[in-house]
Amino acid sequence: MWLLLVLLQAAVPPAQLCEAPEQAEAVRVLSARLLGLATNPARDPDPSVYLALRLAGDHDLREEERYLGRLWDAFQHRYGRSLQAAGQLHTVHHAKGAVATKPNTSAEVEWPETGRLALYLLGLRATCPPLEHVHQRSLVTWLKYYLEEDWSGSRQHGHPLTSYYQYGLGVLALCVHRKRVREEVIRRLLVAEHHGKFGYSNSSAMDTEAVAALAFACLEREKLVGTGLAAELRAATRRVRKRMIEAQSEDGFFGNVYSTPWALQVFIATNACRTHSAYGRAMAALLENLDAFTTTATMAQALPALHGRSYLDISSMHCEEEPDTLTPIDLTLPLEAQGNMTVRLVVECPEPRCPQGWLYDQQVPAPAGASLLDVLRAATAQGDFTFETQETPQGPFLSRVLGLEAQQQKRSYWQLLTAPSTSLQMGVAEYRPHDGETLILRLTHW
Ligand code: B12
Repeated sequence: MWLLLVLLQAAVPPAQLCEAPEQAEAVRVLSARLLGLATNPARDPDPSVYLALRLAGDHDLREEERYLGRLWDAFQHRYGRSLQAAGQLHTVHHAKGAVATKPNTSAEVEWPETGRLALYLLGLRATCPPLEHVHQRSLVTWLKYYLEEDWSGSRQHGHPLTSYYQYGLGVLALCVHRKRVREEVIRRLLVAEHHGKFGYSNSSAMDTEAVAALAFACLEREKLVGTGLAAELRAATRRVRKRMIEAQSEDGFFGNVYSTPWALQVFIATNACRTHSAYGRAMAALLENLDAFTTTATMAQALPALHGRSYLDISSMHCEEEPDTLTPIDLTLPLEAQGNMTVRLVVECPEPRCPQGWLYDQQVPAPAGASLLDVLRAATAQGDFTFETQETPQGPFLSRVLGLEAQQQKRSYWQLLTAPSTSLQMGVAEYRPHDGETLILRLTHW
């Protein structure tokens, strides 16, 4: 009898233990909406979307396969070309010794894309049936190379060239592919965790903490490190979880609504979803706020946790148990607001870059319900204002204002705030200001 119980428990995929209770239907609808957005060929394929579809409870297997094909095309095109250049550099590095040194000129090598490639590799690991390793081998090597670049950047500048978030994703993806990484590379993440280096600007570091903790949990689970380091990783994961619980807000979130799903994945991956009441409270808060997830990127990040899954589950997909029952929903909500509004738009650029400080301060009329992006366009039409955005998987990213460009390599960005000084939790295309609101665009360092 006892043996039968143990066997039965082992047969249940662990994910189901952490699944969102009761509101399963609302979660299913969110999955179907994401599928609806994914089937739109006008949108660039995003590995996070594929991961969310693969980690869901039910599936549209044909659409998932089609999406994988689009991802494959996009990434092979990108890495197929530059892999040769990196291959040459790689050989040079290895000839010099095992340690990758940062090339002298930016023309020599592209900026590492640790996070993007990591997500793609996580996606490739989540296919059913599993892909043959031979298809992924060169990409895994490519990712190892990016991670080394990031690591040597972190030795030089005190932080990875990309960010600790991407660095954490890189370690996680290599771990899910059961590829060993050098202890020093892992230690860099451990030290950053220990010294609270994950924050950017004055925002929450929760997303990054969670990604790092998932990487730690994976390394320990997959037994890719020695016992001493494994114990340190276990302790670090526990510390992160403890900090999350301490930081949980009154309304149940870890960080904000968008970082909460990442934090939940840590509880799921460490089998702590049943033992910590904080998990249930955060899940309930998330379920009450599902309408905050309006973009493909935010939906894709929320869904795995809502289905009780973490990115660690990718290495043990239950291919034979996948119900092919999901159908896409195309839901574009109509805008209800009517009339006009006026928003005050302020542009700030602190010294030393701008001795004059305030660069712009104008009232901008726009239709009620317009997005911040629409307000910026209206300001441009009014004259004396210019801006540029860059397309990213999260949506349009404000990159240049009044001719001043935020520089990725100098870690500057245009921060979006509402007066007096609340940082917005959404991008320009998503945020909808209200009449009389003052919006600030501030050139900041992170
Ligand atoms: C690191 C980071 C940043 C860095 C990115 C710089 C860099 N080179 O890494 C900086 C500090 C610049 C940044 C800025 C902002 N961020 Co940010 N950021 C992140 C974080 C922690 C990781 C992103 C990442 O590296 N992803 C991995 C790579 C592989 O994916 P990627 O899509 O290619 O990443 C690029 C874009 O996402 C872009 N980016 C980063 N943040 C944002 C936010 C928006 C709205 C857009 C369109 C693009 C964008 O920069 C990334 C690196 O190039 C995420 C956390 C998360 N859960 O996703 C938050 C996150 C994406 N950011 C968020 C927000 C709100 C912002 C800001 C709007 C904050 C503000 N009030 O100014 C600004 C963007 C303003 C603008 N100019 O348009 C939210 C978005 C929520 C939403 N509703 O979509 C997230 C989810 C954090 C959170 N939990 O609230 N961010």
